[in-house]
Amino acid sequence: MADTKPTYYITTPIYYPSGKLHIGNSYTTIACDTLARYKRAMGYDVFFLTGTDEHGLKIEEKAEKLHTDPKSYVDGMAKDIKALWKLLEISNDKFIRTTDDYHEHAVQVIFDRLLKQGDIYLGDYEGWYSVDDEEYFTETQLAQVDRDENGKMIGGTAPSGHKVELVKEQSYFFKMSKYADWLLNYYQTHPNFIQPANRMNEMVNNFIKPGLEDLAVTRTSFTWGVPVKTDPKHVVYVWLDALMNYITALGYATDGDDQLFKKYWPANVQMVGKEIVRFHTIYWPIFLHALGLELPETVFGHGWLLMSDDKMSKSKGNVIYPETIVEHYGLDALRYYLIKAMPYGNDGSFTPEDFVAKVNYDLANDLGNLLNRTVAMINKYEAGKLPEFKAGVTEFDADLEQTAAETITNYNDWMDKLHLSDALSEIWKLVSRTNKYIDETAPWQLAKSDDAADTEKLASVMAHLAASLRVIGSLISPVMTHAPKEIFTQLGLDPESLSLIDLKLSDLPAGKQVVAKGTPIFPRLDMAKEVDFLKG
Ligand code: ME8
Repeated sequence: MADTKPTYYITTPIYYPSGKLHIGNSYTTIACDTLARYKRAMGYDVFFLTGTDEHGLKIEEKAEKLHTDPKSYVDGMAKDIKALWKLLEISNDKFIRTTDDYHEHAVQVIFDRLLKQGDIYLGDYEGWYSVDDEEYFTETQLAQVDRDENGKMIGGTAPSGHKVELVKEQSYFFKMSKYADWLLNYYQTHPNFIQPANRMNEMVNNFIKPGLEDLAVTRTSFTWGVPVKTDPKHVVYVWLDALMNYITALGYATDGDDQLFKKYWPANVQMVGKEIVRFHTIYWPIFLHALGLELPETVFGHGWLLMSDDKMSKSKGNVIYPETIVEHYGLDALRYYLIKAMPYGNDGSFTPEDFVAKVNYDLANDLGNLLNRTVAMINKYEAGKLPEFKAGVTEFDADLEQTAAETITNYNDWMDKLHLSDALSEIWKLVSRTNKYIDETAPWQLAKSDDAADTEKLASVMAHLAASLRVIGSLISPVMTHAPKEIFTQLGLDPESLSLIDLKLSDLPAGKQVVAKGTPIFPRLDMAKEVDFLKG
């Protein structure tokens, strides 16, 4: 039978290997991984791409500082980044490096095509450039302008806080201005293209309405980049080079096999941090349109993960590395925390107190104890065997059944709308409801009775608890990669049977043997000790 699964293509930004990646970059990658795992579990044919953005002045300068050549430097960094994604169990289907031969070749082909069709022309550039952001700025876009005593501009600061320098050189330009009206119209006719929607207004008001300027797309003052085929003293601007990764990774313009491109393009979700929404919703769609290609369905710009209130940065010394968290608290704690801490479209913050509290309350108490109590009671009251699930036996069953059904529906809805944190909150409503159900049904009382009706009720309560944990374990599986397997195994269920398709509370296989003694899936943490440790 032909493969008729619907496809789903999701991408992370490709990160600069200019320093060790921190939990900010890990957030985007884990968020995309969550969506990729969710869609796979819903029966989609998923392609999940991540990678590294290895050219440009920033990398050249970094390598120079370390007295090495850029290629050796990025080779080492790319290896570390791949190792990090392995540690975080990122399920990407491909890792692209912009120094890969096929990508460099494709960038040359694409540049040449745009040049030949008249979208790129040669001119002179004079303006302000931030190396850290690899971004050009007009005077009015800067956060601060520095002037000499005669009022002449001599420098300035970009909104990111990085200094800009004057660039004056011959450059090829891309005719952005030609496409401004087309882009505005595209936004209007495709309201889901930029999410959250308020970021669209920001693009329109701050960048497009004031007049979209042609973009300098080559540099001549350094060499670490893809040379223009017809004029090799120019290297392609790092952002034009980098954005193309999303299509070259699928084989577009590579002279190789482009089956993946035909199958997966256009992307469904391209996730980026808010500071690079501009590149992905102005330049990227215009490049694609000029190439006659379709645009991604959605570019999603998430907020920043702040350290308390501050943007995480190495110079501020407030960086937390994912390796530390995984080593001390396990991968699930990191993945859960990051997805939970970042509200839809807004900034989120990492605080040691909040991290320890979430691990203790949400994971160890609410979820971990629920599993422990359930396994212990099934051993005690049902000889360790999962009873058959029957709906509506006790007076409390209907409410739990309804909450489970609502949780599943709402969770799917939140996931499809990219509200990952809300999807987790939805699951925890069921966790709380199930804990409350234990108090309401008081199984220890039912166990004292010799009445056959009470014995039946007790079996039903145990079945409902196990069924609810099966649903919870399934729903958290895109986010957490260990706990769901533990939950299934402790309940005697096959972890391989875990699926999100048509998930129902009532689908509990009866007669399975739970483990004789459960083990806590999340150990409780000592708040004072761990906060001290995390504050380093
Ligand atoms: O911009 N909170 O790469 P980059 C949340 N190479 N997300 C964060 C974060 C934080 N504190 N810090 C970083 C580049 N990120 C270009 C991209 S794509 C064609 C080229 C995440 O290494 C977030 O996704 O500076 C942000 O957009 C990205 O890392 C920036 O990574």
